[in-house]
Amino acid sequence: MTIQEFQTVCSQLEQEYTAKIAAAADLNAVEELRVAALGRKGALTELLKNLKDFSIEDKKTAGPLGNALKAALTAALEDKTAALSAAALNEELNRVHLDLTLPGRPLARGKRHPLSIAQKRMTDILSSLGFTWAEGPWVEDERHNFDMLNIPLHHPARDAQDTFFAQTGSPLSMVLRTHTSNVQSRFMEKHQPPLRIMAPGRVFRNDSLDATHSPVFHQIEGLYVDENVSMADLKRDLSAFMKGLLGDKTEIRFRPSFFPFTEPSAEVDVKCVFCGGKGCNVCKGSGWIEMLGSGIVHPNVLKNCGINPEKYSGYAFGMGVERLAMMLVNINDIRTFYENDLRILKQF
Ligand code: 2NL
Repeated sequence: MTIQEFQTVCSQLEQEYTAKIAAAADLNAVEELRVAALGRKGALTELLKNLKDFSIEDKKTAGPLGNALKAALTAALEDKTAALSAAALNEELNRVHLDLTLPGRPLARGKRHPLSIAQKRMTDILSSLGFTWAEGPWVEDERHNFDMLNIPLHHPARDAQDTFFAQTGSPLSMVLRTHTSNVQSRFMEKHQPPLRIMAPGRVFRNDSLDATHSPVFHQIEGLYVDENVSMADLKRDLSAFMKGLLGDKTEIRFRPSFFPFTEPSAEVDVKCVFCGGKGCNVCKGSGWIEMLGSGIVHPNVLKNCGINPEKYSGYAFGMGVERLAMMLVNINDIRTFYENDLRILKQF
């Protein structure tokens, strides 16, 4: 090839490819043209192979011509790419109408479960009365769940009918705790009086599920041990607790009862908050609603937990979270709490 022919081909290629690039319909076509013109086997690469046969003089002419051609085609490709992208964006913007003034979609916000609401109301009041939060294991040895609490070996509560056994056969078999008292027996083992704790948590009883029973439910227990703690302290604090929970006018009464871990023991009723004591279907005509069990901690329990019953005394009480929650939010089937129907949960 002569230098003249080289010059001619250069300008032919420039014309041919600038025309083709200008006519390219889309970005794919532009890419194909880039490969055809500037690629490893492209027209320019092929043309430049002739350089090696040129004289030094001709190379000085041909080199810059080749570079100029490459620059021109590169610029044309870039311009076309930019133009096609801009056109595509414009087309998209014309097609898709975005109204930036529209309000956003509302985010679904989570809520507390009604049982958590009830538990929090109770623990908030107890903490204002000086009780601190304590927790313990769900799977417990019989010693902390029964023995230390003065529940004798052959007490019906220890029967498989009432208790879930996690492991049988070993001398210290494990159970799913049947009350949160295990929290207190563990706490007293480690701490000397004065102590004032609340033990909210999940407990397990071998009951079948019906409108008022569930094998898994929740309890809050309270324990206060110090010198000279008496039934009067219990009544004062439970009265304050119930007034906080159900209103300033709430009245309570004690009824004698029995628990192995307290002596004396008392069942605590509140004057029915629905009928004011006249009798209605909630209090079943009696005017009173049973709310919790309580009593003076049995000296054996203190002794079993390493506290001297000659020096100290205490009171304790326990209540069900579900029962109170059912009353507070007017639910008459305990299963409602565990079905987690969003239409119900959303209401609280
Ligand atoms: C009820 C009755 C009660 C207790 C729980 C307790 C705990 C210790 C010592 C003594 Cl460590 N007592 N707890 C006492 C009386 C009653 O619960 O009906 N609960 C739902």
